[in-house]
Amino acid sequence: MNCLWNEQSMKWMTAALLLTGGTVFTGGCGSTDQTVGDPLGVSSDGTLATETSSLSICGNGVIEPGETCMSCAADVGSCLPINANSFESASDFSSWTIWNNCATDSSWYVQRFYTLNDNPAPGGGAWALRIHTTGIPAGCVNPGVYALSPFILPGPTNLAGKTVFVQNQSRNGSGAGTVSIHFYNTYDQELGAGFASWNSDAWLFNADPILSAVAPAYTVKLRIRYGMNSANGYADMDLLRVTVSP
Ligand SMILES: [Ca+2]
Repeated sequence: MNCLWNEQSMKWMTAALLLTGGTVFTGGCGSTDQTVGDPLGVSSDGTLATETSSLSICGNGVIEPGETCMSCAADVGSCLPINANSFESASDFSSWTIWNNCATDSSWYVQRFYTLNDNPAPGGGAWALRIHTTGIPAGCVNPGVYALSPFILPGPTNLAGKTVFVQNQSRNGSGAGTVSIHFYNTYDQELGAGFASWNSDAWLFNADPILSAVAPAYTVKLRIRYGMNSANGYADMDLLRVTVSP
């Protein structure tokens, strides 16, 4: 399948679905003239005249636009593990830093929580990390409860310029929050950060969007942070995994 075929097909599908009252799908090649790569054409000019397909084809031995170690190890190489945390033992959390911005009382916490009999994350063992927030007073900037990992050193891997991926599973009901990555130099100065919001769920663990961020120059270490920003909420975190492009 190529992009040209797909886009024209999408236009016919869209027209047919509109006539029949069906659902119109968006995204993929049909969202612009050509979504992945656009070496010859202008990707949103509404014409396909000069465009050629350059869709990622995983496993063809060519590193094409958009291929990463997360999407296509066959062409790009496997992501290298930096850190993994399932919060199964006390030492998995004992060095984290926690705080609450604008707490309205002292009931907030971040603690390891036994989930074995309470729909644990599949493959996540028996323990998760539970976050509980208090109320949030009006006008508070960056409200909520935060948990920041200790410094994670990538070992012999030079992080600068590499794409780092953070995978996480959470359950939060409709609680709002983020997983973030923070890059530091050798003097513990933060150089940059990336954020990904949790997926909402029906209080069942699921995978959050994979966070990817390029480590700035001089990055030698990183930290992972959870932040819950909804009032009087609960959220559980598990199966944190940090990898880097080869
Ligand atoms: Ca676990």
